[in-house]
Amino acid sequence: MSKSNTPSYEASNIQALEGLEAVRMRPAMYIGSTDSKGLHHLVWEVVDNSIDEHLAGNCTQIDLIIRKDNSITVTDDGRGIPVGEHEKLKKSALEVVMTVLHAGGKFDKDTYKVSGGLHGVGISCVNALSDYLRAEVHREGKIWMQEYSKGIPVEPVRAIGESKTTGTVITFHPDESIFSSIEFKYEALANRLRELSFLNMGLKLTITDERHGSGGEPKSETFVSEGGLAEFVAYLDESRTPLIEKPIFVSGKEDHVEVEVALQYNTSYSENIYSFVNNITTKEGGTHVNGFKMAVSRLLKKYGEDNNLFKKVKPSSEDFREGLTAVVSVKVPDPQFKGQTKGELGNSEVTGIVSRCVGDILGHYLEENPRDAKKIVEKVVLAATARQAARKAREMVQRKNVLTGSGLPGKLADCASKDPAECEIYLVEGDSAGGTAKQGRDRSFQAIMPLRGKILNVEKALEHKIYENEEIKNIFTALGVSIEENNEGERTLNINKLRYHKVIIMCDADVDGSHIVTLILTFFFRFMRPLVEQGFIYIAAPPLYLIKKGREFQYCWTEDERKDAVARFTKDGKESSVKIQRYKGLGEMNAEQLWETTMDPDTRFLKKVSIEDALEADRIFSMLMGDEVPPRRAFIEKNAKYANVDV
Ligand code: 0RA
Repeated sequence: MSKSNTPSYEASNIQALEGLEAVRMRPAMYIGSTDSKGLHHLVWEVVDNSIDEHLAGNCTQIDLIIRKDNSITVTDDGRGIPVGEHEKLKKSALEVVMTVLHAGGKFDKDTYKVSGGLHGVGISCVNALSDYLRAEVHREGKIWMQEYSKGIPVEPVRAIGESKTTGTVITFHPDESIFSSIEFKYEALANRLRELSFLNMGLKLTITDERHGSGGEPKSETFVSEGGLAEFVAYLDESRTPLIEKPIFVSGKEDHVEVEVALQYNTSYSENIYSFVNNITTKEGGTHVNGFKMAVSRLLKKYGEDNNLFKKVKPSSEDFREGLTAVVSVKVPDPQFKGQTKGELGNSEVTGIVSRCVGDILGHYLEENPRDAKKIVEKVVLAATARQAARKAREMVQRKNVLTGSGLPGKLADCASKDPAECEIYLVEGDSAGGTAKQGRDRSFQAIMPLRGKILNVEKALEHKIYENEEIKNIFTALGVSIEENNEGERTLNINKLRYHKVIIMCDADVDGSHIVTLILTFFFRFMRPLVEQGFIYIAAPPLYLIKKGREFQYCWTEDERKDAVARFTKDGKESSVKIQRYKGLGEMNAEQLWETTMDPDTRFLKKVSIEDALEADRIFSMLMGDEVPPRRAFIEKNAKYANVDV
């Protein structure tokens, strides 16, 4: 090898520095964003590397610790990052992996590479975006260690002790000058670890939060699943009533593509398919989900026809999936991700592979379990019948709207602007708060629609009943969206004529109010999911307190703010003159107060509703609304101590 092909230590350093500088200059290009989502991405980048070790058969446990200062430690018992000298760069492979952009791929890791989405950008990105990182490797009988600041090594890799085990320990502290907040969310981290435990049968994952805990012990949970995807489906359906005793499990392999599927039918009317490629969620589905759906339709259709069960109905492909909960997980060597958020699998060969695997096993299952087969197909027939009734009800509603001119609900106080991008609609709990909001709003771009009482319990109601419900019809017509059905009987939400780009739910800041928010969100989640996915749904945050002293006053949204305000107002010692007003309902504010605290775009707090964790949202919805009482009670009891309980 000629000398010029061998960069000197200094040259490789410059290369690494330039790479890491690029990451620090444009972090969003590497980790998606610098908000909370991007922050959490750092953790997944490290954990994904440990998961790769598990997929390669070398790792059985991964431990995650959130430190008091929001540092994160991820420990695994994998092979450990190699520490030997990198041939070309003439320094420890550990340093190369930690400091050279995309160096991970240079070592043949012999596992599924995750080439799409934001995963797999490399642990060096985490390093670049941390003001402190410490890598510890147990390998070849020793403990090796190197520390970094903003991606730059503080000193060369060195051995700091002996070790009989192998593995990697990464501790990093995110750079506060890069992220809008470095506060890690326990639930977000725990939920993903739980998911990973289902997706990787037998792998043990633990999470420990040193910031919180009780009795001197930090908060901690362990996730390990012996049942894998079947257990995952059972977990998702915890609060629903299953149709058959156990989930149906499918596993197979073809052309280096591994397929695992678990499915269960329940007595509800909703379809929930969660899909993964190489352990990463594909929120928009893709070829693997298409293959799965094809197989389900094909097999159930054949079974129904062979047994003469479709006498009066012609089920659509959606009817075959009513009440279906499934997890579709594939491992693909070279996945191609498509779509706006890269959440859709594109590899066309996967469709046929999944369809054949699922078809084979589901076909046998139906033949061998005729009682289960009959239960499922009877449910399909019911779905098809209900869909016909729902279509009639919808058509009635739509015809009526044409007859009444504008078609807009009488209760809607519309805004002047007709440009959806600048228009907002407030869905307000109760007629009286609705009245106040009407007086307080800026009519030019804010519309108000009061919702009376509790809207229909959408989890329990039959679909055609939902379209007959006055409040729900009003929401459809006010928003300008409609459900359309194609010749295959597939329904989509048409949002081309959406009239407002902000749909804001405004309820009292008490327990009843938060139940109504959940109820309305359930409705959006089930029937207008694209509006949630595309970020059109918001929740208004009315203040909890008004603190007054003489002519001075301050609104407070949290307990901490209240304490601060009271402290500030009582500095001169005249405590008695400070008045604390607890706002329980919107009705306690006048129009001006409601405007300045909750509706004025310059001062209000709006929470954008995301389906970041559609999975968890769905579970909570059905838990609070469904008819299985025990999980609901458990949920309420578990959350009671955190809830804002009114006394
Ligand atoms: C490069 C090559 C090998 C393993 C790893 C990196 C590795 C990275 C991380 C990050 C966290 N935990 C990790 N564990 C391993 C292959 C090692 C070999 O062939 O022995």
